[in-house]
Amino acid sequence: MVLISAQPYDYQLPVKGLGLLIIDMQRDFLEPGGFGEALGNDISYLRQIVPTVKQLLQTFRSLQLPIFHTIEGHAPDLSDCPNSKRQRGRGNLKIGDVGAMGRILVLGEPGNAIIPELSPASGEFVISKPGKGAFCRTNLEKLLNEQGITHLIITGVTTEVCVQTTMREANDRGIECLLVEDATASYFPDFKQATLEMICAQGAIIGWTATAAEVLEGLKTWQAKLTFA
Ligand code: C5J
Repeated sequence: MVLISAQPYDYQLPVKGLGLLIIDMQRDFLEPGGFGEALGNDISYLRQIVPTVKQLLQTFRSLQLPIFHTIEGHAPDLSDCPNSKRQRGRGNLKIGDVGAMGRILVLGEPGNAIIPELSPASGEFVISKPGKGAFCRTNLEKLLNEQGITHLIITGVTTEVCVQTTMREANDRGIECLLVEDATASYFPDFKQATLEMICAQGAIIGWTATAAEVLEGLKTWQAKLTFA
């Protein structure tokens, strides 16, 4: 049995069925002129996690484990964007308006792409989603089932919005989820901290949290065990 030292107690790695989920590491959230900044947020908090997410991505690639990237975005005609979502925020740029990186939060626009440092490689799954939760109106559940995924290591932005919503959706589907503390970020550090605490409260009611170093250490042991099994 291989364990990751985690909160609120150790997380057990499965022999098979482990995947990495990277949520919405898009230019629209991390770079100037995107959706995040249009809503009045300080985007600098989000960039800080890029090297850590990249390290996890490279590790999962080297272990040849399935990797899932999500992108929050809408069809160019905005037919999948509820008016309620479009009207929120009261910033000067709304979803679908033309910003510095193309149309805000519209699929295929330069700003909607995943940041170059974390660009998906061939064979990795990219799921575009119109909502905050990655299971809402997407084929993610089907993909996870097809890949035999029972355990997800979760990273990405923003902690209390798309990341937490998705982790709750995955948990309700019976997936054992671990959120990597230093590979997730919010525009609001207090919200991030509160989210980490509420996820693992009540004996891991939504799942586990651990640092990237703890996850990487667990994966090293996991790989060694499999190699010598
Ligand atoms: C937001 C997200 N914050 N990816 N999206 O609108 O969390």
